Amino acid sequence: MRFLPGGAFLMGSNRFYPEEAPIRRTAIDAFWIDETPVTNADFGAFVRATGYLTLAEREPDPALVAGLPPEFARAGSMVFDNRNRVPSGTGLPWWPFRAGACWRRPLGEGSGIDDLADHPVVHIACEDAEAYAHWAGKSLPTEAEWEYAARGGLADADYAWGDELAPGGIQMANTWQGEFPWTNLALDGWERTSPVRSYPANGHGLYDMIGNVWEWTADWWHERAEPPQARILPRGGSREATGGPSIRRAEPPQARILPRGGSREATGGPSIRRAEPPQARTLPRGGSREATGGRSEPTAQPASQGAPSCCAERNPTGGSLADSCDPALAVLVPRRVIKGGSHLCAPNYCRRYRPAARHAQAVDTSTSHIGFRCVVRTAGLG
Ligand SMILES: [Ca+2]
Repeated sequence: MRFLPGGAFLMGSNRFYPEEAPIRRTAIDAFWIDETPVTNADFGAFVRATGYLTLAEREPDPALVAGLPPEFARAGSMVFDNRNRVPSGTGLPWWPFRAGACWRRPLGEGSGIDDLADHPVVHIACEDAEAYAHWAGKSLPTEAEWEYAARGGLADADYAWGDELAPGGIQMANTWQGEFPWTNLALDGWERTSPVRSYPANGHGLYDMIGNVWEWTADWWHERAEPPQARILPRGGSREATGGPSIRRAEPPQARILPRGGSREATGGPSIRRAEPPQARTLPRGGSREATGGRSEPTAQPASQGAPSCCAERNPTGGSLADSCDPALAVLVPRRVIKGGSHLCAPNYCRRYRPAARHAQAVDTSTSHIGFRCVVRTAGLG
């Protein structure tokens, strides 16, 4: 783990998706954070010690959901697969539910992790991540802690390493090069997950904060409204304020609903597993500097800028469980904030390979591109 001293930093971004704005001054206490996402080897040690069974490995209880289709009444998880271009049901064709898929079998029956010991563990639902963290004497990071860590000491930089996605053509993280979801050029060497530490550490000595796998946080999802005037606009300003194009748009839910037990304790009633791939909901619409012709400059200002101002949020912990649910769905499932993007984030589809980026993820849905890392707090949040 790495010790981060905490302090004040600029959280969020006004240059990409509306849920990241406004940029604001945030202060957090010191904490320790894992250098890498939890790997298959790490998670295997936990399972051997405890006999823990992840949500994806448990057979759903048909009694919890009336009319459960037999194809979904099996243990399994969501596996990215772009070979099928025909949607089945209401979901995206490249996110099928695959029976048998779990952390031990990341591609489903017949697959394994013999060669993936140092890859991030995937097919982890929120409760699985929390169970591991509890066993390890750790916690999931808050969104603020995670973002502070990912920024690596750079103030308001777009990426964890500066303002260029691939400076000098060098790939700095495991993302998607090519036209998502059909053409994966794998210029970074990996079509799916990659071994942790395959790319340079950020300024805090942390690996894989960006790309590879999304990471669970402790925060309940909450939308952020972008007010007419942001409190802090150190570089540019909001698009509305500057007259540029807005990327705000209505986002019809594209969730594929999979009948599934889970989240009973969290919601006070039965829920269904809901597959909402993090990159499924928002397509970039102008708004980025590349798209609008704006310039991109490296930033090397220290993130910690002395004592927080009077208006800085301190140790923010996200929204409420009830408000985290997607009201457009018939069955409400709490959602957490996930951070960092994954190997499926591509410039043409989902530019969430950035510290400020965030996405809502249903707590009972696991996928082949979501993992986690842990923190230990030295004071305060506990
Ligand atoms: Ca890749």
